[in-house]
Amino acid sequence: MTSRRDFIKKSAFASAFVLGGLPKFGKAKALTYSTNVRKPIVLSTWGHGIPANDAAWKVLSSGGRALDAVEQGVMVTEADPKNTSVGLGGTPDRDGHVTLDASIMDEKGNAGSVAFLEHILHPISVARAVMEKTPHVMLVGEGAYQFALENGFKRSAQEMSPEMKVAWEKWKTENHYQPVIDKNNHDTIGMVAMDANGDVSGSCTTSGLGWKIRGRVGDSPIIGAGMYADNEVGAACATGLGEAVIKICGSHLIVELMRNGKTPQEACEEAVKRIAKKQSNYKTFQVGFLALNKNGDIGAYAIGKGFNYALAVNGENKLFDSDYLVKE
Ligand code: SD4
Repeated sequence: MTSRRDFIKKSAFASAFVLGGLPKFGKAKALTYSTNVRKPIVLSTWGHGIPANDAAWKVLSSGGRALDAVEQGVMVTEADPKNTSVGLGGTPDRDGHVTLDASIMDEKGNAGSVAFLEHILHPISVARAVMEKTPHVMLVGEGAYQFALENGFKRSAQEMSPEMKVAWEKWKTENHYQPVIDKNNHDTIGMVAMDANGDVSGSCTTSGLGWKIRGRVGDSPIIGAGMYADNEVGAACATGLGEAVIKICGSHLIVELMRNGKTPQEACEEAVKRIAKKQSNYKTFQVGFLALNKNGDIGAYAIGKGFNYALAVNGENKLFDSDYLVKE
């Protein structure tokens, strides 16, 4: 018969064995840190990432905080009236309203976002104010607008451009008021950066899917979908069909994959493959991911051809084509 003492001894031995045995059987590759970290560094989606990175670089190269860099960087894109996928120049919903989504995260894991926000030039700054001035993470619609006004943001006088009005009229006649999912309806700016201190932050801002149903919110303001930053690991952001990104919690997935030892490139590829595995219509739309880890290694991957990204590091800011899954 096993005495109580023997039992305790055996259990202790068993737990020691299990604990000691874990590395042998289930060891995840540890997150390794380089001694030669590439920083500061900033990475953002699409060609509009070049001027956005320039603004972010001004902050980073003078020793500024990654959080300020990712805010000021994407503000350039938001303020461009010719950009039809970010800010008030964006493509409207099917009822003719431009509604904006944005999110931001800092190196302490704080997060703020706004969704379905109208008439405000810089939704990213409202998202930052939500993060810094409220106990909440996300404000939407009329409430987000009211909060913005209360915090010194002004209603913009910017109206839909005459060209956009023509495009909207055309869309209404051609598409019978039905939202369209295709490979071209994208171009959000997502930005991730690491400052000279080694701190990581992320931002994302968009007018969302063009001609969407009124009230539709995409991935960009959803923390963990359109963007995620964790100062222990790195950051990721997304562009493309928000519904597809939300369904796999894309940016959070990438950060967790990096935490478990994947390189940023491997993590982006796995996230795209997850969409392909779970969403059978994946060839009909585009999604692109960017990732940055604490070593200053980066990753980029998309479903289809055409995704590009801007990388600023060592004082150079250049556009690169991303690799992609569907090669046909
Ligand atoms: C969204 N991810 O709202 C965004 C789409 C995009 O310009 O990239 N828009 O789904």
